[in-house]
Amino acid sequence: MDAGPAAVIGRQRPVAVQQHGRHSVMEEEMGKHVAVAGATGAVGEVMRKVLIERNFPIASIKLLASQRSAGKKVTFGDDEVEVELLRPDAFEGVEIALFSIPTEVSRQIAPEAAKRGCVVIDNSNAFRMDPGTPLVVPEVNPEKVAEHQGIIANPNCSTIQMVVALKPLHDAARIKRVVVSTYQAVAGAGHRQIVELREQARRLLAGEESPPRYFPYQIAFNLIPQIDVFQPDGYTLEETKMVNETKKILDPDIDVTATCVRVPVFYGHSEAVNIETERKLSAEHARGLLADAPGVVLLDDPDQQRYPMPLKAAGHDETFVGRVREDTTVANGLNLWVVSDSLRKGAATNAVQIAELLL
Ligand code: 3JN
Repeated sequence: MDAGPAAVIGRQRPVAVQQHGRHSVMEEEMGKHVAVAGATGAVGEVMRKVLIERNFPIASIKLLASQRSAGKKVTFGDDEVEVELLRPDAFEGVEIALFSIPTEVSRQIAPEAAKRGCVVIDNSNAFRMDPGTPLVVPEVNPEKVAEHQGIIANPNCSTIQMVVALKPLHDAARIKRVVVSTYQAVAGAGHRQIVELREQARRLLAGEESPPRYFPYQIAFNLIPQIDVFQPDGYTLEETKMVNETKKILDPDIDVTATCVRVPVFYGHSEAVNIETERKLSAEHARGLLADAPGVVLLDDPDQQRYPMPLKAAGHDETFVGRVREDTTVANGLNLWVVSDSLRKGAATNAVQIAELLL
């Protein structure tokens, strides 16, 4: 079967040469043959945007999706690109592929793409806990990228923003235990769920009925303490992912317990994080560390009522941290409030940053 033509992106993006000074102009001009699998989904759409915004050096782009979206035209920067059917042959000649497709589809297609010489950056749960697959957050464990055997896993969105914030604190004082409660926006669940919140809120305010469709219960004017399926131990899969992935990325000796809650917010996941450290870390010291940490914006000024909020974090790539204060109920405890855009740092931006590490 013919793999189909990739859209050749005519315009070069010389800014990339300036941004990544370590590459020769020749290399940058060549660019990479890139694919986005799941290009029409909520994350895939942001992946397309972030590749352009960050001037990722692209020689050709293939936008891939299921039968339902194949044939559609979608934007890639100033270009209109036809979406092709996601199938193993589509990866012939592709060097880097960003995947945001259902776990089961990733499990089948990612090894096929890797077999064809493509490096897959996979946003699903399929390979995250596989010992041979690096699970990478560039601000935390960039060195792991070098260990890949064709697939690199992008962590869960709630994990990513938490470990970005915890990394400087762990380096300074060794975190022993984390208790996290999440307040997760509907965008984390997908396009249809964004529409469900919008339509449900509108209908209920108009006095009409609006039964749930994609969420298990009404999400407008409500909270749902279930994200993903329940496990036999009573935790949800989202909570289990946060525990296991944090250990794999940051430190297997850290104890983590999580409660993940869906909230009627469109974009931006928030987290109340309580940590216990081996060594004492004052709130002031922690603020200094966070202010200097890569990928973190410290927004912590109670006198001015300045703290992170999902409305402010939406559309940004950074992880915003505030409400830093000592937890006086334990020897070395700190409380933090961590907010980030789950479609960006929690998914697309982290994936593109991993791709940048491959250059
Ligand atoms: O609902 C959220 O806010 C995050 C959703 C994550 C998610 C949803 C379906 C499948 C994931 C994920 O990234 O952990 C997956 C998956 O792992 O494949």
